[in-house]
Amino acid sequence: MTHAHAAGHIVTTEYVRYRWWVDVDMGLVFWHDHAFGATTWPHGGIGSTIAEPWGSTYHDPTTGKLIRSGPVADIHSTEIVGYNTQGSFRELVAQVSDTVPHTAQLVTAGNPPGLSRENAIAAGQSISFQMPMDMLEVAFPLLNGGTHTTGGAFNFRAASLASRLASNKDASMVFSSKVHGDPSTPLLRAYVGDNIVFRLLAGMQNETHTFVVSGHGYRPERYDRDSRVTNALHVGIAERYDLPTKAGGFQQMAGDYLYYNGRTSKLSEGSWGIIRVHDEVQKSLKILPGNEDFKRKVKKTLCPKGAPVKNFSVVAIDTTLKFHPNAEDEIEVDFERKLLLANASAKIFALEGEVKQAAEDGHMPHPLTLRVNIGDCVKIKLTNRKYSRWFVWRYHHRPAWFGVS
Ligand SMILES: [Cu+2]
Repeated sequence: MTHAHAAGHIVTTEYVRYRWWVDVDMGLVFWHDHAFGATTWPHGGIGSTIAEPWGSTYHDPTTGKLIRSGPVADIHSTEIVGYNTQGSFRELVAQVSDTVPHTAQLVTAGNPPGLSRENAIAAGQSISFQMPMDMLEVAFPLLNGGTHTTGGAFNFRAASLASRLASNKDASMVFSSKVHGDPSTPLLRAYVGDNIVFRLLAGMQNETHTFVVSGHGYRPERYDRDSRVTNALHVGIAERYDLPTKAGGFQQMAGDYLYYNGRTSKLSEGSWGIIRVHDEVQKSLKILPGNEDFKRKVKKTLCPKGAPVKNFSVVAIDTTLKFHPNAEDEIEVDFERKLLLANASAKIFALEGEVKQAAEDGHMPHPLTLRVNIGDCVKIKLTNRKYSRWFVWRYHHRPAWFGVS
């Protein structure tokens, strides 16, 4: 500090001391510079405190050593942290954020039509939002709502899909760690059946987000058995949740599972990461106390014996879409903005055998809906016809594949 402060001095701009008595399990709370947030948050002026269960210790998942900070930790505990969740757990602090200028991207199509890169940068520039010198084009061209995205991150990290596509055009490989390496966002690793707790926080800044985890479910009200189980949770500014789940998800299988911001613009900017679930002991990952016999929890087959099998043959096709048969394809709204009511290069799913009805016969296609019963084993044969390369969220896959394809 610049000045000496005798005991009893009033609080100054130079220091503030807070003291808390942590008397309840409040989960995660965040704190930040409230005066100049738009400038200081994207530079790091934000943090969080987690009240862990009574008696917990916090460990590096690789070495087992005690740690004091960081978005990933093993929490060794004997207490209850949620419904059907007791004892130690793997923890990921998932701080979703928007308004991170240097990750902003250029919108190139849609409503309104994008400006040139230079004009979009100039249009977005303000004192509290310092636009980047350059921007990549969004990975998903048809983003409504503006000339550029606002930038975003997970835990101050981003694995930009736009920059991945710039280095390798193959969209089917965009989530592949073999091609691109692991994303720089926190990688959460676990063994099948480990307790996981996400500490979700929308700390900055103006927008709303969804936190999505593939293959896993969680209860928004974590102690409530009757809380609905979901894998996509909406959060706005200053909202936070503590979300327990089990590694390996509903299927209790190893693999790489995506966690990501469900908003397309944020996903393009790089707000996603991987939960890597193992079914074999790894040198670099400590076993979580209480789940030593995790191998016995690994499911070898997906469907129970004797389950009725429902087969679907699904094709992916290019088609033209017209959203309303009696409307113009474009309606001028104001200035140069246009409402688009048709898409000449649409891509849809259809059932094999219904392609004509779905796309070629002047019929209005519908979003493909498949019906199954509880207890059915679903098998889908997916064929890509005349369709640009793409990726599928796989529901189970081996860790050796590294990444999601
Ligand atoms: Cu504030």
